[in-house]
Amino acid sequence: MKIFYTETHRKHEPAFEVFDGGLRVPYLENPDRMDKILNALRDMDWAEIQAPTDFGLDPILTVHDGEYLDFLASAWTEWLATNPKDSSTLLPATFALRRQPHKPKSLLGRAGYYVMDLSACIVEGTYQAALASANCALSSAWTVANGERSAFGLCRPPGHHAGKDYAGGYCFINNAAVAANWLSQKARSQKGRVAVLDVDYHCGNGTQDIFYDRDDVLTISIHADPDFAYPSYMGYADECGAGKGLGFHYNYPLPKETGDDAYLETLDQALQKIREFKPAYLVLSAGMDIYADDPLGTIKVTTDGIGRIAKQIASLELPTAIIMEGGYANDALGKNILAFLSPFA
Ligand code: SP5
Ligand code: ZN
Repeated sequence: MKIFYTETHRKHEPAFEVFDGGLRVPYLENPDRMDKILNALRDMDWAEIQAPTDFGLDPILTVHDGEYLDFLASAWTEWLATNPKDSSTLLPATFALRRQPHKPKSLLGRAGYYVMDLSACIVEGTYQAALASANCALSSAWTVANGERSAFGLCRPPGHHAGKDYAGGYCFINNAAVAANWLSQKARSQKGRVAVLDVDYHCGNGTQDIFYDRDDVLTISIHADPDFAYPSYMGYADECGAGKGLGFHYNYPLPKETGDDAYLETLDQALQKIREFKPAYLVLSAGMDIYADDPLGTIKVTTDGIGRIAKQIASLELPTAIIMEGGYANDALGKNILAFLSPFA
């Protein structure tokens, strides 16, 4: 299996994020995650680790708002130019309420407009790392469009919380959405049908947002119920798409403590929707934070369960671009990724 990876992610290493109650904690979405995964993959004879191709800005700009990308590109230099007391991380402290139409000119005003929480910390290398991450996803999409059964984008930073014009939850560019949109254009003869299945512990709100009114890309997210879990404001079961996209988005919220068997029953329902849709390609947002010992998770899927989940998804027999999302139990990431990728290898 081709695995797309580049060292550029190391340029994005915020020193901290801010948890509930204002607690500064070490950034959970850290470079060590990639080292743990790479160490596990290097021992596998099926893993062909390689650098991504640069696809340029066009495939990103067909998914994200241009002014939002401009913000990401210049935010860091603008931040330093404000001479902040603590320049280590750009984080706003005022957030746009229900997307009011006015976009202020000030940097912190725009940061509050474009950032939805206190875990999408911007540092010097964030934009460069986010672009490289998107290229890993696009290279995976290209690989499956050119006849391979699967490919893995070892993307960092992750992407599924980033919407058309916002960052959040460690995400800046929505890698899976960029890949799915690119594949949809490739699959035009099959009406561009692409399915995105998101198994990260958190709702893929950004992916939901990007494709909500489209019928060419079916999006499905299985996640912890937003009634108690991040991102709180999206991911409920009654959100099913809008306009011609109605019936082309599904959320499967899960209760705390969900174990392997209950997870697999829900997955069955999601896979049935995908079969009915008859996509040409599958994009799989692979978050390992469903794992029982994840510091951000509350659901109790084991490594064996992760393998069973992947086996069920692989049984769709669709060309599949697997895109790395979350997963913060670093010491278990290697074995969990091996369990997840093996059925596709
Ligand atoms: C890609 C991804 O998995 N992003 C997740 C971002 C979640 N950030 C919100 C953190 C909420 C803090 N709550 C801490 C509770 C710890 N027990
Ligand atoms: Zn997550």
